[in-house]
Amino acid sequence: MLLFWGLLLFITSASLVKSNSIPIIGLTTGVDKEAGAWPARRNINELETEAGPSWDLFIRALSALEDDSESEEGSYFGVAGDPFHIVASPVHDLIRGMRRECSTPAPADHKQQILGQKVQQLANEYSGKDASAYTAAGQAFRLPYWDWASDARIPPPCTRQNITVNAPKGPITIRNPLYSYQWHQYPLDQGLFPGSESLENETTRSPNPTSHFPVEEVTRKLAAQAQQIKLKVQYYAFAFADTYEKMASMSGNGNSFESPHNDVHNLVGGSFATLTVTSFDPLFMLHHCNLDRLAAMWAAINFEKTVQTTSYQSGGLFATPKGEDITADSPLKPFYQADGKTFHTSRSVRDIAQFGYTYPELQDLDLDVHQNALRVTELVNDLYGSLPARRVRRPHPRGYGTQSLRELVVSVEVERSELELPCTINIYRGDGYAGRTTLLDMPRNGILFDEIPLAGAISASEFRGMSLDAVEDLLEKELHFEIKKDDGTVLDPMKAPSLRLDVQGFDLKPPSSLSEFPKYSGKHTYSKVFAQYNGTRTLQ
Ligand SMILES: *[C@@H]1O[C@H](CO)[C@@H](O)[C@H](O)[C@H]1NC(C)=O
Ligand SMILES: *[C@@H]1O[C@H](CO)[C@@H](O)[C@H](O)[C@H]1NC(C)=O
Ligand SMILES: *[C@@H]1O[C@H](CO)[C@@H](O)[C@H](O)[C@H]1NC(C)=O
Ligand SMILES: [Cu+2]
Repeated sequence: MLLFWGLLLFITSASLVKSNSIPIIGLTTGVDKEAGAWPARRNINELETEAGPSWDLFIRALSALEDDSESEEGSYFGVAGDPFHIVASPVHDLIRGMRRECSTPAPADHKQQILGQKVQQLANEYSGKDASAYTAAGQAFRLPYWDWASDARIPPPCTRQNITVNAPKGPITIRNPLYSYQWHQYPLDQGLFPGSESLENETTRSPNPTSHFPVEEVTRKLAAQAQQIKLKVQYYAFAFADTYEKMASMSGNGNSFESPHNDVHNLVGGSFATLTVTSFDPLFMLHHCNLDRLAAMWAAINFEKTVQTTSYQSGGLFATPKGEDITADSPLKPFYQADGKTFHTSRSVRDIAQFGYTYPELQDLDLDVHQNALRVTELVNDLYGSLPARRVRRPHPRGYGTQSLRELVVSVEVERSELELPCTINIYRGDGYAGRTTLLDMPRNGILFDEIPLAGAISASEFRGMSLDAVEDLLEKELHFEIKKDDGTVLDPMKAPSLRLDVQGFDLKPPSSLSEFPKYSGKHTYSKVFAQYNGTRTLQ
């Protein structure tokens, strides 16, 4: 109930949320401070394969939370509403505010905290020879993640309607709480979920007339984008995002984790692609837990850049008025520190050890930040692939350079309000698909930046022996694009005069070891390609 109050009060006045206190204090169980050991969040597929006490407890706890009354603050509904606080704010001009609150670990930490409490309660029900294993698993439980960049399938355990786990008296089969969330109150309250008339009675993924969740269809869509998602994560965010702002959001000029994250929302589809309700799908917490993990890994590599350093004006969001200056020290409402009085900030949440967890890739690091950065880089290269041989060799007017590689991308810039959202900008090479950027239904306006890798569509050997001009002519002839709605409708790019598309070749110095990324050494813009989309057209 408190959650609703906070929200409704806010809708009338931004200053009345104080009593709606959500302290994020983390989990202390299972932590060995002396040994400097924190339990790790784990890959959901590994957790399922292990099929041990952690898995049983996770599924049973999630199931219990989903059954709890929606009016309880600690219910699944209440906790899933965290980002909803933000999304459902009356000002739909949310832009970076939403991204910023979503791009901090606070919402996932809150879910972990509530789930962890339930898990420990359930662990105490087991007796006999299993009791100690369940107690230990309960104490070390942390929120699992879906690593869509290394395995783009929907995690298999999220695709089955029923699931069998071990309860204290033996195996039980229950409705799978990872499959969907079924709304208790349905139809949904239009005041809280504006525009929700068409939603079904449970969360959906790419629904079609015969299924709320057509598993094969979603799996096929994700598989088709798997390589691109991996490229966006590895190069476009890990290797090239050189500021916190760029890494976290598409509103910072450059590459971000937000771009592949958007692709995943869109490809899963259904209510998962609708920002007002996406957080109610159990897949959401696994998806965002992974985003938090990627950001934590990025921060270990870029250890001097663990918070934003610039400020921007809030577009207006839960309890943050429009126009307020947002910095790393702005309050992250509604998340309080342990004292229940002071709001967390981006700065106060950046050290995740204080919340009692780590990630597998950040475990066993020593105290030397430089060594740690090298080690995490190596793990990123291991997980998401090192510089592949298919990279385009750098063309040179007099022949081929051997010292560097040229990575082709389409850089995109567009004012979102000029497009009918949601939509995707798709790049094709001839008849073949080459890449995309996804614009979700929110924010409604603001400039979006992205860089679409073309490495999957243009192979290394093609430009051998060709001059720069010849390469440019080839690209001009073969590359084209389309802006599409999910139903296949094609949007007219002339209605988006701000749209700017540039084909760019980044020159990269290949890494000399697995613990390095390629280094940027310059770029060339193929300005003839997409020349008419240079952001200076006028509306017809
Ligand atoms: C799931 O379990 C319910 C209740 O036991 C049963 O009616 C349903 O057929 C099961 N669904 C599947 C896909 O096995
Ligand atoms: C949800 O809606 C479907 C039809 O769309 C219906 O078959 C099903 O019984 C409903 N489930 C609940 C729990 O009301
Ligand atoms: C953009 O294109 C238009 C015509 O297509 C041209 O007149 C203008 O000079 C171009 N601007 C830039 C910055 O390239
Ligand atoms: Cu998201």
